[in-house]
Amino acid sequence: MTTIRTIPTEPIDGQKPGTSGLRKKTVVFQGHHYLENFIQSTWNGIGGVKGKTLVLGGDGRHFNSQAAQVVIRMAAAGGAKKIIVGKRAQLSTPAASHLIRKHGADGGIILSASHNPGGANGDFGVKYNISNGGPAPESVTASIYDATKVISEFQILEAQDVGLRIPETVMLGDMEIEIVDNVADYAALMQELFDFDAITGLFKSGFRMRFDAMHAITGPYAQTIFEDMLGAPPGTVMNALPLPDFGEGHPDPNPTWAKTLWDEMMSDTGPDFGAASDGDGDRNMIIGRQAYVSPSDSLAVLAANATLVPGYRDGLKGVARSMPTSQAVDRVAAKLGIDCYETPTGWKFFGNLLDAGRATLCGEESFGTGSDHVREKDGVWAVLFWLNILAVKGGSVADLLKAHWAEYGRNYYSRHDYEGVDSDAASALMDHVRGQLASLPGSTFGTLTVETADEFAYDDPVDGSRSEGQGLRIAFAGGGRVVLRLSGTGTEGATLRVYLEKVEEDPAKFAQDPQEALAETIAAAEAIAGIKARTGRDAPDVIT
Ligand code: VG1
Ligand code: CO
Repeated sequence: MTTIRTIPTEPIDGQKPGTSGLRKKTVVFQGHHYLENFIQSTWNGIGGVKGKTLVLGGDGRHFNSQAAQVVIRMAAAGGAKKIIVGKRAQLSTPAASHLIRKHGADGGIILSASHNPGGANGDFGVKYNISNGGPAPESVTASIYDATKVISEFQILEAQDVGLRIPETVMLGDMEIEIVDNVADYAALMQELFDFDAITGLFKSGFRMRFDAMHAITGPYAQTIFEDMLGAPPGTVMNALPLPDFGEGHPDPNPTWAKTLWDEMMSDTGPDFGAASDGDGDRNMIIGRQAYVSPSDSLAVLAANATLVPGYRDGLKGVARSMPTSQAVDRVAAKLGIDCYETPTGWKFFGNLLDAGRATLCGEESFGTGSDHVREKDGVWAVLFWLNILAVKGGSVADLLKAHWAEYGRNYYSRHDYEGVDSDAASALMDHVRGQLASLPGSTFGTLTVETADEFAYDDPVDGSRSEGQGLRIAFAGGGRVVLRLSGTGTEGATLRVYLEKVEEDPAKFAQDPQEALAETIAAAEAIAGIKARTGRDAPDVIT
């Protein structure tokens, strides 16, 4: 016997979803009925779950298992027909996206705070994805948020926890629960897209790779695909075991948080290829031996070489990048004669373009690349894409980059993050820059001349929706830029992101260190925004 309990509750402040779902301190989600409140608001915001099929998984962080049991009981109480759950309630974000699409599910819940640290003192998050497999668009997150403001009760089934350790189908009340292998369907999709024989050959030839799973969700995916299926030697995947606190690390694949991998790759005896992924498996960092690939360049290289990969043999319909991402891919698109879209930050803005067949590849400067194979960015996919290109072309990552820049020019790029800044000070800084936008064109900073300055707003070409306030951008003559944005994924104070870009056409200067190449651009950002004085910081916390 199962009983549905209806429990009175009250609206809780601060359930406004950010760039990527709702992200809070774990203790906040564990607070009295907080999670229940948000899940019920999600059901209410999407018109209920009666008769619907949902997918559920998470990145394995602290509170993942308990939260999954709550979602399952609340889906059953809401009358859902079926819930497809990854074993142990774990799924990478791209694997969850694939399962939603494969099963024609109505949507899914992904329990993750992505690259934010986990553990009892870390962060937790809940993302709702829609039936195309992608993150809910702003219209949906807005109605979920509206629902949080008027909620008065939630419904939950009174039942024991469901065992989620064995793939099987069980019933909870009238709801079917299908527990599925975490990796199998995803690995099969990768096999359809990439030339596994060519990549196996690459590893057989002695090519050495290091993949840092950062004790997060990609460990099992990477071990199955790279080691078991493609024959990379055991040990290729490091930090492969998912841990609730990610081994006390930040599961953020960048030079700061994946420092061990970084140091190994920067040695002249390091492996041929290094890669890392984040908490929920949607991000990727690519490094060759002594050759870091900026995520913006990675997108451009994948676009330029896509037809070498079976899944993209017929060419790209178009490409899309988030506004702060460098314009390196724009140059490739121009040469290929395909459209290049510029969207606000966050993967949800790519969904319509992918659904409409206007873009095949998408990317963000924040270590995100993906394609129309799912509706999320995809870390392991990006690594396979690089391996496939290297297997076909031969040569090193450094060679490939050099040849790319020689053909297209180099877009020097860096992002400077100031974390945990006082929220008022951060807003004041943005207002200060906003106030100058109209008068900036024509001003000079060293040899840089401002051409245009505006606040980015996006009109979705597919559904006509408009998204405003998506970052302040200052463009210089010759293609360089300074972009300023406040993060929508942080959980402490404000995070200021300063995005810096400079175009270099002279091959003699391609080897310059990006921070040196961007010195004048960095100085211009400081002159315009007064970052040091306003944040009280001498230097950024993280440079990527
Ligand atoms: C950051 C990145 C953004 C990315 C988002 C979610 O957002 O800048 O590009 O889409 O994280 O990534 P923000 O608002 O903090 O700049 V993840 O890996 O959380 O799904
Ligand atoms: Co992520």
